[in-house]
Amino acid sequence: MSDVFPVNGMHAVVFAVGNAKQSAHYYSTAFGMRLVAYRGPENGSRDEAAYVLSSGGATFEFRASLRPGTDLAGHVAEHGDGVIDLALDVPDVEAAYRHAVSHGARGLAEPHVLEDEHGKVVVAAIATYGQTRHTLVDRSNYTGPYLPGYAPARPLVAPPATKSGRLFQAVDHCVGNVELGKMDEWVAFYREVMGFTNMAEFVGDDIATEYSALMSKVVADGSRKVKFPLNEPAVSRKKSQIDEYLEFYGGPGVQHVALATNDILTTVDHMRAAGVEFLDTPDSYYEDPELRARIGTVRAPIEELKKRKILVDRDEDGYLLQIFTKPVQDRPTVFFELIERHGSLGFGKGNFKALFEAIEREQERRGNL
Ligand code: TYF
Ligand code: FE
Repeated sequence: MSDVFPVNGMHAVVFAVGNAKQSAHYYSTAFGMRLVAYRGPENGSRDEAAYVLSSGGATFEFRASLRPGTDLAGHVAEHGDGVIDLALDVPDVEAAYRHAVSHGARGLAEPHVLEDEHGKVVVAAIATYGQTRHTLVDRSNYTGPYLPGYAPARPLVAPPATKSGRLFQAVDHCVGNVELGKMDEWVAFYREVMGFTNMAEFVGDDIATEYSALMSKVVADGSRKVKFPLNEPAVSRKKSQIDEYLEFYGGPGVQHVALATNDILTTVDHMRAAGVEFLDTPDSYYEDPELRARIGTVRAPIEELKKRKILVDRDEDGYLLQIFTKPVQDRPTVFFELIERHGSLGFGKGNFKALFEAIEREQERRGNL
């Protein structure tokens, strides 16, 4: 079967923030990322500053308005710091854009060429849930650090003292929160507009009413290089964590970005030492005989995982280690996941109960349960 919407991978996760200079600092020191490119008034960007950071194949861009009254300033005023763009690297922007708009996508930017002394980049953009977009990028004829208009920049701090000199190497998946009853519409959007397919993992009605207060399905591109779980709130006894997000973000948007690491123990230690807060996992999780039997032997002693509150899940393909940060801004909106995969292609289904209970404890502390 031919892929109607080929994707090479994530191009970048783009954040709108109030203070990009300080975000660049936080993601350098706490997430071990390298500043690689910059755009601002010094190089002709009069209205905004943007910092581009990378860690292996993962790229984050932080954009801040330099003045009131811009779309970017409006976005931050409305939503707080958040993700505005899950930009995709595609081999053929024109074909991808045409396929998307002819199958119902709202076009935000027609395919056009950006150019500087490092070459040419083709870009276009389509709208997805809330005020989020997918920019489609072909930078196969470009040698600059990011995109035309961005100047190369030097790392702000020394790389983390790990074997690889980084804390993570790729974006594993990006999760969207949508309104009650809209999850299947957005699953259909990714299927029809972008040729994505459903992955097996989902949270259905049964789990939702029992404890999760959310429903979730996962879509991925044909080659499974990008994976987008989609959550909607479920009607349950308690206020859904998805409702809390929708209230404080002011609508649908990106809930979490999962970062793939080869050494989650070291990554967690680094991030904790730099002040990043992670969700707590009760000791009883590690003492549960059912869990111990199911997960079998993993590459680190359970005691080491327990010390760090790292979760374990195993399925028919292998296992994964994962942990979740608390929200990384004042609003209870965007957070991160660290994930170390050993064969498993899942998202930690076996951890949903423990995870959602931990999230609910945080909601309670915030007075939002
Ligand atoms: O991406 C996932 O599906 C997992 C689990 O609100 C998850 O990380 C799902 C929903 C949620 C938090 C985590
Ligand atoms: Fe996740």
